[in-house]
Amino acid sequence: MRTAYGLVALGAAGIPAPERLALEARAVAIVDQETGFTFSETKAAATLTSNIVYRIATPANVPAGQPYDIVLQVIAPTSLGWVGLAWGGSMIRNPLTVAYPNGQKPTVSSRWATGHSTPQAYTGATYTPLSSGNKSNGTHWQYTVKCTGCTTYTGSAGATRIDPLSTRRLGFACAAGKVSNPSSTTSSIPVHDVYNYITHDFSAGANPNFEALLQRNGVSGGGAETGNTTRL
Ligand code: HEM
Ligand SMILES: *[C@@H]1O[C@H](CO)[C@@H](O)[C@H](O)[C@H]1NC(C)=O
Ligand SMILES: *[C@@H]1O[C@H](CO)[C@@H](O)[C@H](O)[C@H]1NC(C)=O
Ligand SMILES: CC(=O)N[C@H]1CO[C@H](CO)[C@@H](O)[C@@H]1O
Repeated sequence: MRTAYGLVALGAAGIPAPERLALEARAVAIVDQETGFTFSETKAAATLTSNIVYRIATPANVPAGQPYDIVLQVIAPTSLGWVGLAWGGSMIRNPLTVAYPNGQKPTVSSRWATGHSTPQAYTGATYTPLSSGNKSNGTHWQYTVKCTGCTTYTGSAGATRIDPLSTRRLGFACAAGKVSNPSSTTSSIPVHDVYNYITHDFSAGANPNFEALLQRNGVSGGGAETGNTTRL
């Protein structure tokens, strides 16, 4: 099921007004049948003919100022050797989620860059794979993880918290080149061929039953970190 939020003005013939398309975020809420999560989805152009799909699910009703977990689902074309998401909207001093295909189950690696050079392992964010939603076939590879620490960190702008109701610029990067050791979370990775930015509306991915959905997917809840969300 797709629900297009009313951010893109439709003309009488149902054709989006082009001047608005370029300027406004197009939040799309997707219900993933496999995991049951509602995700806010943004597509990032990896090449002229292929996209990386970034999907983020948040708990609904996160108490003001509290840290919270998210579920990240990424679908990448098989032409890509790694894809990354920069939660602070640039490469340097914010959590970087880097992933690469590794047989049936992609490897997700937590990184942090202090400069425009290979990012190092970052222990401030932890990733827990869900029991479904990670796979690969002839055209795409896909992973689905819970992240603790992706939306709260201390970076170049000091203590930072992504408001779960906000729309934010995130950075992304990808490369066709394969990583040297795909089963290792600390593998070295080749530099990106492409980097750019997406505008992501977190509010379109709110889940009132976040904890219950995590449990359905084999992951125990995040305790206080998910705030007062619905519990089983
Ligand atoms: C493999 C090691 C990496 C190297 C050597 C590297 C190097 C660089 C360099 C030199 C630039 C500046 C390019 C320019 O100014 O024209 C840059 C920019 C950028 N990189 Fe990386 N990078 C690496 C990994 C990553 C990863 C894992 C991400 C994760 C998303 C990332 C995201 C970005 C973004 C968003 C930019 C845009 C400018 C900025 O935000 O600073 N990079 N990178
Ligand atoms: C969670 O809900 C309880 C009961 O309504 C409330 O007392 C508590 O302050 C809430 N916690 C947060 C972090 O908002
Ligand atoms: C391959 O996987 C992607 C991502 O999971 C999915 O969207 C696509 O439909 C799959 N293709 C086939 C032929 O199963
Ligand atoms: C380790 C792990 O999480 N594996 C799961 C990945 O997702 C597939 C289905 O997409 C499950 O069958 C695996 O158990």
